Amino acid sequence: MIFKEFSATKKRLFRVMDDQGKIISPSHLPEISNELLIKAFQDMLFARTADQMIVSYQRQGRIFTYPPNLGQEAIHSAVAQVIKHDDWLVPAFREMGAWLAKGVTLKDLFLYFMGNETGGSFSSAHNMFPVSVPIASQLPHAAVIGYAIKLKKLDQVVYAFTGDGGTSEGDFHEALNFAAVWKVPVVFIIQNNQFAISVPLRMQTVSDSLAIKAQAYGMPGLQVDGNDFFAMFAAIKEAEEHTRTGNGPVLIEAVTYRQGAHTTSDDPTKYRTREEEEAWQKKDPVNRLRNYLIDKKLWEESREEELISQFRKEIDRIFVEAENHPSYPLEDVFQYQYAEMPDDLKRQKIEHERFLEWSRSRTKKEVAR
Ligand SMILES: Cc1ncc(C[n+]2csc(CCOP(=O)(O)OP(=O)(O)O)c2C)c(N)n1
Repeated sequence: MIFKEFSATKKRLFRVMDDQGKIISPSHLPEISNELLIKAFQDMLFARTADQMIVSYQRQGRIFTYPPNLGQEAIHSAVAQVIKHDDWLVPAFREMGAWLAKGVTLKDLFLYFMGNETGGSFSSAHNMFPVSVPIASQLPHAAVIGYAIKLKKLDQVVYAFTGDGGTSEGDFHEALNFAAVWKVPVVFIIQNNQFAISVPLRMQTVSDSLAIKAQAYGMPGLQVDGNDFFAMFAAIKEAEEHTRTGNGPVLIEAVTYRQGAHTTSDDPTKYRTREEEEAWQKKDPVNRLRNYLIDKKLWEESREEELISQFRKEIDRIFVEAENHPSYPLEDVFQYQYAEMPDDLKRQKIEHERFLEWSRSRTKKEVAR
């Protein structure tokens, strides 16, 4: 009964372990087998390794803009361990661990961030929406999928993601309102990573929390330490049970920190301090769970190096595969919007062809140098 005990109206943050990974609330420690716990940790390690490699591929000019996940992995892994095959995932764009759990292949993920249309459909993922770049626009869809599930009497739950910035969009409020009015099975998850690009949370809202907004719509709201795997897992599990059994939607605010840049095009040193970053690094979700596992003799740090080097080889192999995937024809970008291409689109197409020519000649010059 975490949602009652820690209801957002009580202004209490739900935590199970401290910043070092020591259990501070044994009565809230969720039931989870050692096997699943180790898997959850390995999922976090894998996602972190892939994430860091993608940032470095971007720096090498081998992939386009990418939004790093560093520091937010416990949230994704908690959802990954609970979400079922038939459940729906409605992503924002910064929850890679949840995408992988839903069956997105790394190759498709790489293709997506390479701007290759083949990747964007995530065809191997069952019941997952595409990535949503227009902030919060995915949330009304999540509510309506919930409506369809209820109408068809299906045994499914929708997990819908947004960031703290997304909570300032009308779509967020419309989605929560009607999900509650219709009493549909949606778990709304806000990843409060403290910033929307350079805009800090204090400029986003003066509410006591983001979770408390649930109160206005008549659904349970919970503020959770999003860097505490156990707290996240317990919260997602209870939310899932609540909503799957016909009690309507819930809102979880996962308090975390984006340790990396907003995207690879951003420079966070312009708007936040080194001290703040260091304070949050001490609450790192991977370190906390690792400390716990080592303390319980469920993990040895010596195993990690070998495992990560295996991950790296595998990730790199798939990345090269994606690099060698045939590119889509240029026309595809322009082709499908209208039956007949209007003049402004024709002009854009010519412009783009010129750009490609320019960038090809530039690459040739660089190679020649
Ligand atoms: C409707 C809309 N407005 C503005 C943008 C530009 N934009 C891209 S990401 C972003 C910030 C999103 O912040 P948040 O929801 O907190 O998610 P985070 O990036 O922190 O994960 C903005 C404003 C956009 N993509 N869509």
